[in-house]
Amino acid sequence: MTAADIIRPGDATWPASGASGPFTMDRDWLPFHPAPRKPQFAPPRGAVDAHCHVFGPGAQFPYAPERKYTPCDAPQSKLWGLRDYLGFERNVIVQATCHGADNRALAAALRSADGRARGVATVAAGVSDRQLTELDAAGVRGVRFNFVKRLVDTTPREVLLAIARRVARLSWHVVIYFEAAELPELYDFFASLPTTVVVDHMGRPDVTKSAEGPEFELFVNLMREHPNIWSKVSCADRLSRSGPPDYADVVPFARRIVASFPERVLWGTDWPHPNLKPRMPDDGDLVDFIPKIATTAALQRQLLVDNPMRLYFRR
Ligand code: 0GY
Repeated sequence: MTAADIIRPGDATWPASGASGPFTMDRDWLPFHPAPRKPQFAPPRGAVDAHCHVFGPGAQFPYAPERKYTPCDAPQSKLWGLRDYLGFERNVIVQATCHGADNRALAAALRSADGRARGVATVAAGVSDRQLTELDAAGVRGVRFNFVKRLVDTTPREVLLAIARRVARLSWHVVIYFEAAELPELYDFFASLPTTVVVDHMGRPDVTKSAEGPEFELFVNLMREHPNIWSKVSCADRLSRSGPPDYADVVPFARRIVASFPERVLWGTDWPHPNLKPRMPDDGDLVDFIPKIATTAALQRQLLVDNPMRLYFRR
């Protein structure tokens, strides 16, 4: 991909235009922000957006038959444009459930990123060693296990454990996505995983409860007891009830995790924000959230540069 192929916010073709090919985006789908503002916070040099997705385009990379939603196309050309516009240098692209275990859109994006992107794939039990090696060559460094019931059908834990053991040999890690209410049930399983484990969005706490209360304490305990468990302090927009631009109710949760485990936290935009209702965030607001939760330049550097570089870009 050349600079001319990158589509930035402000370009005429930046706003979303629906799904392509044989696909029509869901009637109630909210496309990504049509004109995000420039953030005031300037990320440090080398900053990594460590949680984002590509969708399609459907005409080239079909959405999976088993998907629970049909999004608007959100192709790599726009992701690179957002990266540059917000002041980031690298991306970690996480396979979204609308593509199931078909990682072609992800792998194509990684291959055309000039080494500036790594990926987290979704694989089925029957994945071959050769497919894993190809994904590794494309830049995949982990697999995602999704436990959010509205997004996926359940996969038995022994199947997931077998996948985790196989990808451990490639030095990959496991990304887990679940909601806080499910943690008591899943705690021991997560603790048994043989790899580094990265939790999406702080395990989706209910932020109407206290950041010092028993529900979030259980999550903090999981990280405290298991030094292989990391957390993304992302998705303020998804978790917040008080809303933009400050997402004030999420601050105590994210700040606590960053302060307690500064060497095991990651941050990402979550662009193009799948299934978010009732409104799309302005990505500029999300970047300006960072200094509220990582309150010193040293913490910001760990969160945005040192930690993601160590986990994703060592090779
Ligand atoms: C996210 C959120 C969501 C969706 C997916 O893979 C996906 O489809 O991750 C969600 O709907 O909560 O964090 O990316």
